[in-house]
Amino acid sequence: MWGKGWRVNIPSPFGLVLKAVGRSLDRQPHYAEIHMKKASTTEATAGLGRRSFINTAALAGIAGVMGCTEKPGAAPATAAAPAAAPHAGDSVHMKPGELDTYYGFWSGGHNGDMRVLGLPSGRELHRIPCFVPDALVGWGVTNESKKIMGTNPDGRLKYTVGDTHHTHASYKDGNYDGRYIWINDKINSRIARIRLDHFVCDKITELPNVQGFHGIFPDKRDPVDPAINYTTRVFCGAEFHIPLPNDGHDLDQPEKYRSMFSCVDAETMEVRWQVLIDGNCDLTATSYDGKLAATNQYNVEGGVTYEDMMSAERDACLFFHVARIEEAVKAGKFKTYGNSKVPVVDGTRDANKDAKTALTGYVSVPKNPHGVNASPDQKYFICAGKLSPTCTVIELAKVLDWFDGKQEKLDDAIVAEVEVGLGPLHTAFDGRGNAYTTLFLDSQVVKWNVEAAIKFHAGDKNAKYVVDRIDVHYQPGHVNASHSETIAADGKYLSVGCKFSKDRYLPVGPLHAENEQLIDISGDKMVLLAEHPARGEPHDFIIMKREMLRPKQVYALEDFPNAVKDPKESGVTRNGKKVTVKMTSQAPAFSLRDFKVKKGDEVTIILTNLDKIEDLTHGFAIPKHNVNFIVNPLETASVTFIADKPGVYWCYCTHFCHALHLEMRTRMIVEA
Ligand code: K7E
Ligand code: CUA
Ligand code: CA
Repeated sequence: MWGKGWRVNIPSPFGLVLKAVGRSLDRQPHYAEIHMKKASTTEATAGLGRRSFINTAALAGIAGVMGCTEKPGAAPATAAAPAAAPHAGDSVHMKPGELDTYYGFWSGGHNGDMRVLGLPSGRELHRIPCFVPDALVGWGVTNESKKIMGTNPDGRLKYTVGDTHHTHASYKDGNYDGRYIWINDKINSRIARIRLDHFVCDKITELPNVQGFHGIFPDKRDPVDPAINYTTRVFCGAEFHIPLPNDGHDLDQPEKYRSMFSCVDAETMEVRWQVLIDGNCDLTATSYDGKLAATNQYNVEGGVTYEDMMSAERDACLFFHVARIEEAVKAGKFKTYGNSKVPVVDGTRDANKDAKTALTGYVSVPKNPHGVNASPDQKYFICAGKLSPTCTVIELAKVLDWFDGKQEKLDDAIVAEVEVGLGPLHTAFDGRGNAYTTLFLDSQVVKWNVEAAIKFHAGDKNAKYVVDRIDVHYQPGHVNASHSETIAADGKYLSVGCKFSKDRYLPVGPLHAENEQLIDISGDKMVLLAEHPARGEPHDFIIMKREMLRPKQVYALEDFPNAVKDPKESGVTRNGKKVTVKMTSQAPAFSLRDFKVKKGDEVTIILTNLDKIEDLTHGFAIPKHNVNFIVNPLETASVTFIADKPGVYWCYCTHFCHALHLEMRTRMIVEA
């Protein structure tokens, strides 16, 4: 039991905190309860006959393996009625050629990209590069991708590292609309947008005035205009506080450091406004009515060491009144910092004491919370306690009452604060009133009923809010369920991102794979269905029904202003030392069989793939010039480089396209 042992061995800060947990909190005995439950499960299993054991095992995840020899989608022939109940997991193992029913969008962590999975199979279908160069597609190599990523005046990429954490998609009427998905880069405080028609990143914005941009969430409708029932803003929370502006002053005066909450326009991707705050921003959530955004704060202390950051008993969930902030910006009640022109309004505690005019409100939550998640019934935000074994349920109607002056104490919006287990990090929902919270230290997911927790908190000690627990392997962080973040939460699949895989896979040296597990949540009990290794370091993800998306598999020539629309346009044109080479590709040939440039030329190659059938991608690599990229059907891409070495260079197609793929080449002749 590595998972459990780890908890015992773990040094401070967790060890310290664990001794302190549970004080003055609503408690439901869970330790004794879990251990008793485990013992009785073992006994029960030991006493079963073979047939019923198989049924039990099927429920515990062996069903999929059996399904490989039987017809997938059908219950194993040996299964009796109870095991044959239609579990979502019956189809985890896809027949060859069978398509998944859900898309999963996964943050790639410090790979800096986004992973696209098919679910329930867990097969990785694609990686969408955003913040870091990608060798397969030539992201960071082509001029088009470099422009999106951002370059220095010398044309080189501004950044080549990234750290993606959170990913969320655009909304309409409270559900996904399949337009966009956003992802953050914590290292350089950038937000990337991915177009879901082509599954490519089309814009990246670097946030001014902040460091450690972590939480991200799109709004779900406009707070004022009822006609705008779709996403127009994306909120971004910055974790680290810094001197403002961060230009070398106040270096050693942490009490002057501040953090900000930013609003980015969903269409233009420009930063609309920022809010100066006390404390930091961890994760972010938005309400379904568009009126409220919030961020959890683990560092209200404004500490610069972890000891400082956990000194207070309670931190906060910080609410933003979106409409009032935008009124304040309109009324000119803002400042700007440094070179940034973005209006910054004051959301600090001191400036927002009067609820009726407040832009922000700080709800207190137990120390060092982590995730904050909006329930699909649109009523609550749930804060996971991390260092506290609790989840805090905040009723949004009451937060609005406080802003309207109808409720005296903001903390009265807390309708439950219940113990769920050790190390709660993130919460997902099934659309049936249940929440699923990862317990990092317990290596479990706990299923609990939100309304029952509210009753328990109100004094009904008979209200059993913990419904089920399941062991996961190991130390889970993010969790999400199919459509969990929408009003269409369907309660089918729950995925868990486990931070440690330990002994689950063949050893491959010191760096372990992470472990992603899939759980069936369609029944009363959670059932572990499958797992797969993931290259580090996945964080957040969302799971979307496949019908939400209609990706295009062939571009249109018009998508690219520089397209070479006809092979006849191919050729070399010179403007001083600048040379442009226009070319097309049609399997198995490039339109130019060779092209000549001179040593020292700045060469731009524009390549349009005129093959217009699906799945016919070509590559273009130039030896010794650090060039390789692909062009998908009817895509145009360009590269610019200095031809600094005389000689012959065979440019060749790197992407298998045709029986004569190896023959698909052209000669770049660089004259001395
Ligand atoms: Cu990994 Cu969402 Cu950055 Cu929690 S955060 S685990
Ligand atoms: Cu074109 Cu391979
Ligand atoms: Ca703290």
